[in-house]
Amino acid sequence: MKSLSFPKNFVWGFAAAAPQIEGAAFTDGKGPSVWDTFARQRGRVKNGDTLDVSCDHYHLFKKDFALMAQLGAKHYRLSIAWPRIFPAGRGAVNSKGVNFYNRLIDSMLECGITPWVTMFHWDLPQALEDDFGGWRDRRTAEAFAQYADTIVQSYGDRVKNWITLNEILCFTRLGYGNGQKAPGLKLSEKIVNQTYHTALLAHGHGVRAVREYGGKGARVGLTDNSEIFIPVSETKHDIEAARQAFITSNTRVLEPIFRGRYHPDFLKAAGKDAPKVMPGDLKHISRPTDFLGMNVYFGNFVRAGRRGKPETLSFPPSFPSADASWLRHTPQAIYWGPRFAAEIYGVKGIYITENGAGYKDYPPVKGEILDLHRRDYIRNYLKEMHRGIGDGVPFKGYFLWSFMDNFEWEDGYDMRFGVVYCDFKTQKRTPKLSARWFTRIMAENRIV
Ligand code: PNW
Repeated sequence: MKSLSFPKNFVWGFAAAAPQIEGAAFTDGKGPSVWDTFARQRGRVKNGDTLDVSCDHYHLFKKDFALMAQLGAKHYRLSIAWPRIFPAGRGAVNSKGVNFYNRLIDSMLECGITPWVTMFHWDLPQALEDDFGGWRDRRTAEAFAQYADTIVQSYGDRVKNWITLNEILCFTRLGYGNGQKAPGLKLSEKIVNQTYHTALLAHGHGVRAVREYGGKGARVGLTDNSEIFIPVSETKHDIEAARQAFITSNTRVLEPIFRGRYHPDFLKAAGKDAPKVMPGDLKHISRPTDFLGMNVYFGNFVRAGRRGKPETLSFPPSFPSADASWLRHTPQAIYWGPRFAAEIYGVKGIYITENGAGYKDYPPVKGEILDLHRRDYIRNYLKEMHRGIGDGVPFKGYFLWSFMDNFEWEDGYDMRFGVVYCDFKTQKRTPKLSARWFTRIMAENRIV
C-alpha cells in the first residue's frame, strides 16, 4: 500500500452553500432570507457586502460544474435555499425555485458529480423570523417539515445523500445569543436554548422526510460543528480532560440526537433556562441517522487541571492562524473531534463535510495563484485524518470548503476560502494552486 493512501470508496469532494454562491437573491420569486435582511443593516457585514450577486452561480452553474468536473470532483455538497422553494417560509410553493434545483441537479449529474444536499445552511426565510420569531418558535420547525417534505419529494429520485442542518451552533447561539450572525439578536440564555431545541426538531423532520420520501438508498445525517478540544499532551489525563470538555461543550446537540435526552448535568446547570420540551420531542429528535457530518476548522488545547478538571489554554499571540483570525492552525482537531464523537456516541460513519482555510488571496499573477499557505494548511489536516483512519476513527469522506471564493458571512467577500479564485466583478474563475493539488488527491486517493 502506498503511504498516506485512503480506503477504497473514500468520498472526496467540494462543499459550498446556496446563500454564499448563488446570488440572484430576489430572482424568480425568491423571498428574502434573514441574511439578506441582516446584510442590509449598517455595520453588520464587512464593507456592507450583500449576498445579492455573489458568484452568480444561479446563472453560471453549468460552467461551474464543468470546471468542477474538470478538476476531477465526483462529489459536491451543496445546499438548497429554503426561501426559493417557499418565499414566505411556508404555504405556497414557488415552482420557479423548484425548477431551478431540478436544472441544477440534472446539470451536476450530467457532469458525473454526485449531489450531497444540505437542507438548511442558515438562510431562514425572513417571513418566519417576522411572523414566528424564527428559531425561537416551534412553528418554524413545522414550516421546515413542509419544506423538507417538498424537497425530498421533488429531488429524491436523484439525490440520495441528505444533510438536514448545517452547524446548529452558528445559527442559534451566534444568531440569537451574541448577534454576530443573522438575525443579529442578543437574547437570553433561555431563548438561545430554545432556538437549539427548535433546530433539533427541524432536524428530526429532515430525517423523517428522507425516511418517508427518500426512496431506495437514501441516507441522512446532521452536519455539526462540534467544539473540539485537543489534549495538549497525548497522555491519559489530558485525553480524558479533552473528552470531558468535548462532552460538556456539545451536549446541547449531540446528547439529544444520539441519546434522545438532555443530559442531566446540562439540565442542572441550565436550571430555569432549560428549553421547554413537549412530549415526544426527544424521540423525534433522536430518530436514527446514517452518518454524522462534522465541519472541522480548529480546536482548543486542553489539559487536566486540578482533580482532572479540563483547563482550556489560551492561544499565545504568535500561534499560527489563517487570515480568518479564529482559524488557528490546529490540524489535530480533525483527529480528536471525530474520534471523540465516535467513541462517546458510537457514531459509525463520519464525513468531514467542511474543512478549509480562509485567506485574503491576491488576484492571479500571470494566471496563477500560488496559495501554498492554503495547501499546507489543508495538507496537515488531511494527515491527521489519515492518522485517525489508522486508529479506527470511522471517516468515510471529506469535502473541502470551498470550491470557489464566496460570501463569507459577516466577513463579506474579504475572506476567501475557495480553491478556485473568483473575481467578483468579472465572474472569472481561476483555479488556485491548491485546486490543482487537490485534483491529484482525489484522483490518487492519497495525500500527495
Ligand atoms: C462554516 N468557528 O462556518 C460554515 O458552514 C460555512 O458556511 C463557512 O463559510 C465556513 O465555515 C468558513 O467560515 C463556521 O468560529 C464559522 O468555529 C465559524 C466557525 C466554524 C465554522
